[in-house]
Amino acid sequence: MEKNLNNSSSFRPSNFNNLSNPNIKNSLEDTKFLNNSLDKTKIAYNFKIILLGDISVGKTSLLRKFIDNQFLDNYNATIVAEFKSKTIRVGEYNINLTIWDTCGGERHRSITKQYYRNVDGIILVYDIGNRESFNNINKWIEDIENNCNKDYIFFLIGNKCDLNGNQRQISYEEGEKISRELDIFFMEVSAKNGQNINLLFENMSEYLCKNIENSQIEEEKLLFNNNSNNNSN
Ligand SMILES: Nc1nc2c(ncn2[C@@H]2O[C@H](COP(=O)(O)OP(=O)(O)OP(=O)(O)O)[C@@H](O)[C@H]2O)c(=O)[nH]1
Ligand SMILES: [Mg+2]
Repeated sequence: MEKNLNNSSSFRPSNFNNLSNPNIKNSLEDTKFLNNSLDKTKIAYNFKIILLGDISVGKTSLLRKFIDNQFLDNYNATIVAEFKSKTIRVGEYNINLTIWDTCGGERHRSITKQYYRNVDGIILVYDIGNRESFNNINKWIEDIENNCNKDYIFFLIGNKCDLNGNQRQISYEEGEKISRELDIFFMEVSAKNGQNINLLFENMSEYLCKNIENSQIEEEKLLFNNNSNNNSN
């Protein structure tokens, strides 16, 4: 890839470095950090997530599998953008995900950019059977960098991992390598057989909560430091 993005803070805040990469995590057992470090009352969080990527990589299918546990073989291009919501539980917390599904077509690109505002999480999808969709990752990242206005959690997703033999054009290792270069999370999923679909959204939610927790700690630190400064005057 021509461009190696080093401003990793917008993709994976540096204080996330000690967390395991979600593609090797198999359960939600690690969500214990939430129970230990935040108070025990049930907090409902609302997060906005956006699905991006070339046409026909499977964004709508991925969302449909997660929300309705359904998969359709036929292809109907998404018109501009639509959203679906689902509440899931992470540890003690109820997490409401509002997930925006966008169309991958070039024609609507300038319109869909409006939907990048205020996103908490980005899922950039390529099709492991379509080299072009992988090559276009940099184009999408450029759009993301130019249009997102706040810190977000970023997952790169290779969809259609049910494809086998010579149907596969991008190896797992290749996907993992670029995600490491870009310092973003990586998983392969299949909207068709459901592999890793729930895990993707669980991991995303977990990291979104962790992000909130980190910013709360930063705010508390700031408050504490300001108070100490005032007291010493
Ligand atoms: N084998 C396989 N096919 C898939 C998978 N996910 C989606 N497809 C197929 O790929 C085609 C495109 O899927 P969509 O979900 O409509 O793709 P999209 O990214 O939403 O496309 P746009 O709305 O045009 O941007 C459909 O024929 C799906 O059945 C998958 O995991 N495995
Ligand atoms: Mg679609």
